[in-house]
Amino acid sequence: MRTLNDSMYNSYKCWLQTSLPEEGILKTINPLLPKEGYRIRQLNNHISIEGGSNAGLIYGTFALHRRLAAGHDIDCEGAPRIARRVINHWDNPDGSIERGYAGKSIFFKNGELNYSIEQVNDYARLLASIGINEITINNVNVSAEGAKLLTDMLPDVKKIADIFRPWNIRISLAINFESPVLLDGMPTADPLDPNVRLWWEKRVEEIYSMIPDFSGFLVKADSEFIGGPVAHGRTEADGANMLARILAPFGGVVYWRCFIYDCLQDWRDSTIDRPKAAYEIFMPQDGLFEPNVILQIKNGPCDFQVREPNSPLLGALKKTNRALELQITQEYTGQQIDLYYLGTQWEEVFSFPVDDKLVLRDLMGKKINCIVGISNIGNDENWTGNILAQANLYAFGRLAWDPSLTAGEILKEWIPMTFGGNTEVIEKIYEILMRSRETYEKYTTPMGLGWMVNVHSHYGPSPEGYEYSKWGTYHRANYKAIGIDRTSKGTKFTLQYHPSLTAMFDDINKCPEKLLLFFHRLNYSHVMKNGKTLLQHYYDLHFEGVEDVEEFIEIWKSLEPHLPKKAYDNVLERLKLQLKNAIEWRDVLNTYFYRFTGIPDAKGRKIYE
Ligand code: GCW
Repeated sequence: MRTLNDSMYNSYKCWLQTSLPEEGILKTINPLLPKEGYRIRQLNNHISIEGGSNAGLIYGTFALHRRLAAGHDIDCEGAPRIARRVINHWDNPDGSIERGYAGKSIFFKNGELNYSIEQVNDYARLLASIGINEITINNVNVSAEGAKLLTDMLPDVKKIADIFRPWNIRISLAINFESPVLLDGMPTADPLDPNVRLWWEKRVEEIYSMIPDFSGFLVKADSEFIGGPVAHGRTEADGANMLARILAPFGGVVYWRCFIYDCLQDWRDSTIDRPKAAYEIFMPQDGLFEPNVILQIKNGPCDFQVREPNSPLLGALKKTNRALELQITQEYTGQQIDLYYLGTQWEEVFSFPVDDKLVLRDLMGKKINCIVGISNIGNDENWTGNILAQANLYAFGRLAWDPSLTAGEILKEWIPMTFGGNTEVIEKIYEILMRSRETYEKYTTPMGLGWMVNVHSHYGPSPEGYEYSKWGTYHRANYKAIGIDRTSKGTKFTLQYHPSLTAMFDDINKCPEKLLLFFHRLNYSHVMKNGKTLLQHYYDLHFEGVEDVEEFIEIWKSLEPHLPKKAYDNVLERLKLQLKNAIEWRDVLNTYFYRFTGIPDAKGRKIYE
């Protein structure tokens, strides 16, 4: 990662720019190792790095750096557990980034690929340092302008691919399924129309003539007002397979996103339940997809909320390749203003049960051999806006390499690599980052409720912002109760899980309390395991969340003498904004429930009328 310590960054940069042996380090290819694997040994007068290929040498070199910084033994071996470790950018041709919080795109400007080779190369090295081996450079919401990446902008895509290649990173493109219509005025984009197939064949041939290791297409279809095969009376499998068959001879794949739901729902209609949608659409098509189709599934069944159960589809599909999609950019999780280390959340995602024996981690690298993260970088000086948000990109890469790492282990690598070896600095940053997710959850929407954010921006509180809207994201709070009954007696969402999980989530006494309001509709008087009413628990968490942020600020201030000024100011400025945000959430939500219930806080703290 780029660090704030310039001298460290520069030596790091020089060290890694060459694949020739540096003084004292001997690099050799050992074909007996896995292709992307490495082995490091400290010998008498030098360090030996063996790699299964050049890629293995790159990863070995970074591993050595990491181990030195974290104070680990140098002797080690490594190989990735997951084959495809992918970053998706939601960058638009005009240079904006959908849900980006760290400046503008490093790839696009004014409708074209317009970039600094040095910056893109820096970025490629940064991604290689955490083991990423694939990148999609454009937004899944592909405008008519973005569709031109397949045609007018293709020569520039090739140039970008050339920059990434030496770092063992392949390129893929997000495409608009309607491209034949958008780009060439064809009468239809029906996947079963022979002319449409011919059109795509031409595109694919052209791409591979320029980018022989092109990875494939990423497709958001039939989703959020974007066209797809269903609009032509076909199935998702028809659409994905048409493209997959064309890509297969070249070794390409199709990433087909499963983020499909009714985004024109009538809030009055409580028979539709948004989290059920992906499973209902894709399970009946399990086994119908070509082997080079990868269904890309968000971790939760809703949409990257602060806490959701895992999507049942991840465990349920049996005959179809799939990818786990995580969001590194902090859309619903504080927008790189509020502190939010995602490592702890992802550790829970991996630990979430699939059935009565296995957790998701057990499927990774086996049934699920692809992981995708939505990028959190932009052209900001420190890449991520908030320097501490770098930890999220780092954690994503490390977990993609080895899903058995814990969130804490990862931080113990990242903090010293970024801020040096001062123990006080390491311990205090570790503490605030490890607590950060739970703190954010406390002052926003704990217990799995989610949403209640300002419409569109998704930052700050608006308890009814999405309540009467078309997006299908309701909590249905009234004077007595809140939440949706998603049990087998309610919307039946829980039936999409393995029976052991259905039983757990259905039973109010067995359902994890942190997910209680995701699965159940409860009276405010419901008694929690700690003996408090649901309402009092809610009030308490909101007060605590603000107190946590105040404490974070004090902890951060105590580190001033030990941190580079830029880093110190960068985070302090954001912590102050976070405090404002936390207070707003606390007061708006406490008042919201107080107005419904008329029940004051048991501890007499201020709740506004
Ligand atoms: O979370 C929602 C975001 C959209 C995004 C969409 C998706 C790229 O609000 O901005 O669009 O998910 O994942 O497709």
